[in-house]
Amino acid sequence: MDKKLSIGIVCYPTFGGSGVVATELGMALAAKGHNIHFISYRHPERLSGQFQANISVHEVRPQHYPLFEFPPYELTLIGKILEVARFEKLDVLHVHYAIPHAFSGYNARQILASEGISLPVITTLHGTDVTLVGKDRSVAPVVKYSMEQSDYLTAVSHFLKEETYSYFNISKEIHVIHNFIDFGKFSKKEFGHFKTSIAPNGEKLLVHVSNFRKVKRVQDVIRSFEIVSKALPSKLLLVGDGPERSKMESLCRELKLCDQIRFIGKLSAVEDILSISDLFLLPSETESFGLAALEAMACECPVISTNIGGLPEINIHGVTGYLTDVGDVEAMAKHAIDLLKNPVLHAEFRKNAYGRAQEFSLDKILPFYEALYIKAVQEVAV
Ligand code: GMT
Repeated sequence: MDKKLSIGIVCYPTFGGSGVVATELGMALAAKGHNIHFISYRHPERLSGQFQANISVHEVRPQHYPLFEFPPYELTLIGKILEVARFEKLDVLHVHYAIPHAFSGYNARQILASEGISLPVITTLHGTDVTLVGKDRSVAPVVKYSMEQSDYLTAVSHFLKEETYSYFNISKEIHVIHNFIDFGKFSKKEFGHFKTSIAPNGEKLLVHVSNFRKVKRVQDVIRSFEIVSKALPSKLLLVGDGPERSKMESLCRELKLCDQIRFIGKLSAVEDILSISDLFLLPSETESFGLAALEAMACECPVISTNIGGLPEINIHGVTGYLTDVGDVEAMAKHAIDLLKNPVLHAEFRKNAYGRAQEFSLDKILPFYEALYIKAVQEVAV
């Protein structure tokens, strides 16, 4: 595509899924020559702090005033979108995570339209904005309305598309654009020395990466690992941080597993850890896509995950890993032991995981977003 666009990307700046996807997307678009304007309440974590000619970050700073127990973030976000759209001449606005971004995007578009400025809004649904938070009765009608008012609506999996239709009963078309992997960043690196320092006696390395929220069921990772560690020499690396972390640390102490489990905390280069890992565990209760699993697979690390949400769209049972029922820690452990004790099968799963991840490579997925931007710009005029 030749036309270079000026694209506003509204996202959360955090390590969590939607922020990562939005940031990686923006960086990839910038690399293709588009002008990218991130609009967020902080500098996005995945964005390296280095200067890139066609990337700018615009921070949203809600007003503090003694009357406001809750500073009005949505209003300030609308104000920031207006400012960026007017002065940077945005062609299109892409908001990630419906709450409250779709609502703010819609309002900004309406205000601009009253000034004769056209700004098409594309909303990407990521998961909990539909499956959890969005379903809350206090916000559901607003979420539904904002989705319907977006010029284009995308979802990161077929599961999420169907879930949105069935819960919100909207008639708007939802385009499924799966999450992607930038193989320039995510691929297995040779870190033999690093692995030896963590597993000096050749222990198998199991890993879990998440934001330690309840839906991630980190306790199932630990309980599965307890069974695995009795069957073969192994270690568990827990990467990330969040509300459940201290409970999980207590659980490790209670189970006397502290010598075998390490809490690493947040990491920007997760691929380093994934490169030395033998198996990734993702026992989530709900997962619209499971980007963390795809990142592991790109680093040739097979995945044992639950069979819910969008996970079966990525992880293939008996090929790239295994799928188990939510909460079935015994099944998770059994599959882990069988796989890790069979080097031939393990090597085959590693290869399959990598091959599957390639189906979601950035160069395959990015054109879908670019095509949507072009369509939106051409079709949506004031
Ligand atoms: O749940 C998270 O870890 C964060 C959440 C978000 O929206 O920030 O992630 C969701 O979006 C990711 C990127 O599209 C998906 O890979 C995750 O599956 C999804 N999380 C859930 O559905 C629980």
